[in-house]
Amino acid sequence: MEKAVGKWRKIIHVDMDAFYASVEQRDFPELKGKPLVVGGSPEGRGGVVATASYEARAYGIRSAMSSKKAQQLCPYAIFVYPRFSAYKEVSRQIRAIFSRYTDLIEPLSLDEAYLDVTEDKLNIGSAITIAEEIKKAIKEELHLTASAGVSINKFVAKIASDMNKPDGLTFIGPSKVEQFMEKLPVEKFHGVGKVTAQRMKMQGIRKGSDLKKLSEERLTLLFGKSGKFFYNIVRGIDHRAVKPDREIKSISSEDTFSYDLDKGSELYDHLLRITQNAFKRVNQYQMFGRTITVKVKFADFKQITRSASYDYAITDENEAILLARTLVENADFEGKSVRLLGVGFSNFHEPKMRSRIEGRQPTLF
Ligand code: DCP
Ligand code: MG
Repeated sequence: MEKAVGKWRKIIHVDMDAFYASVEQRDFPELKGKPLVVGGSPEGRGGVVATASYEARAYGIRSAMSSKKAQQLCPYAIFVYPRFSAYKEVSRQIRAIFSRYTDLIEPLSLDEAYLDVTEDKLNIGSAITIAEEIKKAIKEELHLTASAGVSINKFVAKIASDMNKPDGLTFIGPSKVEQFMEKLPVEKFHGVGKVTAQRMKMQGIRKGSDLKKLSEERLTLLFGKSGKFFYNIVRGIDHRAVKPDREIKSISSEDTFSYDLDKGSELYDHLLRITQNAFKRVNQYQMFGRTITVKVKFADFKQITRSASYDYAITDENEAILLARTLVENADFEGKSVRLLGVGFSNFHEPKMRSRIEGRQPTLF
């Protein structure tokens, strides 16, 4: 069990509910109570759902689904384009509310952040009370709802914030953390993608308690660097600090394969999935890079990176997919098979393209 020097840390994770959709419903009251999809048009090629109102989620509509599928699930759903400048403004406003309580704020995307309130500016002392006050301020001042998780570390606070959405507040106290981690399914663990989760299940590892039975050495052997993280986290240990004003220099995603892959269609399927994962985060942060980098680690643990830079920001997912593929195609693997693939974006640049859809009224399709 984690022990900070003499006492527990107090960490809050705040995440806005159905963020883009709630802002649209707030600003355009005729959308309130309706199944609403924010994203691309179902008629347009490549239109995807950025998010959906809770009314639309009742029909099974989810983020990253194609807009076409969303329309099939709920033919009466209303589709609107995102208004990123409005979401950025709300993001600034919620951060201003957080900063009444602490300066240790680490934003993860426009709609979520970690706060360390071990010492709070107003000497409130209780992290639960602070979370309640933050939720109240967001409701009264911004007319939006947020969910919060309160615990002794980042990992548990983040999972907790998702447990009672929307408008939830979940506290996992120090004495409950280890028990909580034991029950947690492996796919909820940070850094565990679909491939790793599948690989764990094949070994009979389904939840925290299964991971806890394995030694640190065994976990490192199976999962590399993440192995040590898993070893600690199932014991409630996560010393990662809340880092204020972290300047994001790159956004990336990577995955280790359960077996080594040669250059071929399976490798490109993984590359596609990893690029989509990275781009999902690019969209969440609304930070578009001019440089794309692929990282390839081989079976002999040697690693190469290949990158390409442009004089414009990469704002189109399909373009990113094509660029990543070209980089891999042109890289010389010297006949070696691949253990890990990663795709990252850097060299950020305000998107120009987006202004086309900024600030306009919701468009009904
Ligand atoms: N987003 C996106 N594409 C995704 C996922 C999210 O563009 N694949 C955007 C839209 C969301 C915002 O990021 O509103 C925040 O993401 P969340 O995962 O926090 O989702 P929501 O806030 O919409 O819903 P929830 O209530 O589940 O947090
Ligand atoms: Mg959210």
